[in-house]
Amino acid sequence: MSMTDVLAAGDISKAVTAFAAPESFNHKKFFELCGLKGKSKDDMKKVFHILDQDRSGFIEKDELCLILKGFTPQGRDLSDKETTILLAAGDKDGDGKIGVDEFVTMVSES
Ligand SMILES: [Ca+2]
Repeated sequence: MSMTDVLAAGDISKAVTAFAAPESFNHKKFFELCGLKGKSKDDMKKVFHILDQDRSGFIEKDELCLILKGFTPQGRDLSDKETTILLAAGDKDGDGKIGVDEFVTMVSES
């Protein structure tokens, strides 16, 4: 399973390029631009499992920092600040990591 099984390579590239500048990441716009927002829950879950690199069942902070790289190797790392903001947006139960349902909610409401 890779990102391009779920999303169009051109949309991924467009979304990652849009936030190439440091500290510019906006997850709402990102999920919209890459086309994930309009996908089914199943597709969102597929993307979650790709981003959960250690297969722990959660996207932890160190994986969130690499979220753009999870979409394409050309993606940059998020800064500490961007990662913290993203974690706060997705971590509804406050356990410091994002579960699959939290991820689906974050993408859907974005
Ligand atoms: Ca994980």
